[in-house]
Parts: sequence; structure tokens; C-alpha cells
Amino acid sequence: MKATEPPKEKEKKKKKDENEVTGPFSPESECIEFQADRLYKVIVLGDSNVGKTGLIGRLMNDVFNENSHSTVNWDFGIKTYRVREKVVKVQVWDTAGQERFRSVTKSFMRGAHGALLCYDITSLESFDHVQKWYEDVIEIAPNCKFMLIGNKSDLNDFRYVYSYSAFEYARQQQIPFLETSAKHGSGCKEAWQIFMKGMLASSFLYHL
Ligand SMILES: Nc1nc2c(ncn2[C@@H]2O[C@H](COP(=O)(O)OP(=O)(O)O)[C@@H](O)[C@H]2O)c(=O)[nH]1
Ligand SMILES: [Mg+2]
Repeated sequence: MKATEPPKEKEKKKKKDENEVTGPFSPESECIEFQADRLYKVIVLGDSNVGKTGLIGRLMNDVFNENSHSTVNWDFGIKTYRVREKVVKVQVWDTAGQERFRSVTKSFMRGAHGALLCYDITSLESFDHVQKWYEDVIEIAPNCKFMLIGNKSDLNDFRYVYSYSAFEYARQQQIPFLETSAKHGSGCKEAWQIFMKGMLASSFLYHL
């Protein structure tokens, strides 16, 4: 016979889950069977090698694959949430290598509700290029909500981009900023929550 969880344990677990997700949304994988009330397209941009694919693995499945590589033009993962009685699906699009040739297409950016602009804290060049990625997206998806991500925070000893430079840039653009380590997981969950709240805040769902 299948052991059932004692009610107290169940209650405790529920409380823990509630605490983990601070805000109006919570992961609800069972919802995948239902049609979404709302679909969001999120794109992840930045120079090649900054850790976009690693970051997506962390955000979507809380895993980090050291040797991840892609064989198709685009990859995307879907995550489903329940937000105030609505089923919300978030499609996260990975460039899958197009950025290597600066050939990220307009159709990749078109219709994006949110964009994670990523750089590597050990690469000044990748930080300098963030502005270009930002301008590209704004041109195609003017209402897009952004977040700046400084990845590879575990490589602090090799840092070339000071946190305050990135913070100042983000402040000027009025977008949130956080440093993450896709490798170790630090900052990833927090970044995703801040980003999601920002994106949902512009949506009717948040005000229901
Ligand atoms: N130390 C460290 N390495 C990372 C991190 N994120 C990604 N990497 C490594 O950086 C390289 C590029 O990562 P990838 O996700 O493929 O970058 P992408 O080209 O932007 O998609 C890989 O060797 C990853 O293992 C991180 O947070 N810390
Ligand atoms: Mg990649």
C-alpha cells in the first residue's frame, strides 16, 4: 500500500513551497495539460560563451550541463505557472549559436515579452556588447521587459566587469540587474523571480 504523507508534513511542505516562491506566481507543472491563458516569450541574449545556455538550464530545470551544445537554430523550453487562477506559459528561447555570427534573426526577437541580457563578468567585451543587444531588441520588440545578468560570478578572481559599472548601466536603462553563476546556481532563482515579476507586472494578470 502506498504510504500517504501525514497531514502535518504535507502542511509543512506546502508552507516551504509558498516561502520559496515569493510573489504571485508559483511553478505548477501539472498545468501543462491545460491550455494556457497567457503565453510569454522570453529571449536570452548576449555574446557567445557568456553562459546563456547554462543559465537557461539552471532557470528551467535547475541543472548545469558543462558540455551543452546545440544542433538546431533555436532551442526553447517551456515552463508553466499558475498566476492568480490563470495558467501562464513562459517560453524561453535560446539562440543556439546564432549569436556567434551576430546573426540572431528578427524572428527570434519578434514578439518577445521579456529579454535576459547576459554578459560574462570576466569579459569586458561581452559587457560592452550588451548595449547592442539591447538596441536590437528594442527595435523589434519595443515593449519588451529586460533584465541584465552578469554571469559566471563564481569566477570573481578573474573579474573584469565591476558590479557597480553594470549596476550603473542597468540604473540608466531602468532595468533590474543581478549577478549569477549558472555553474553553481547562485543568484539564478532570484534573477528569474525578479525578471518574472517585472514582466508580469506589465500584464493584466498582476492587477487582478
Ligand atoms: N565558471 C563558470 N562557467 C560557466 C558558467 N556558465 C557557463 N559556463 C561555461 O561557459 C561556457 C559557455 O557556456 P554556454 O552556456 O554554452 O554559453 P553560451 O554560448 O552563451 O550559450 C561553457 O564552458 C560553460 O560550462 C558559470 O556560471 N560559471
Ligand atoms: Mg548557447
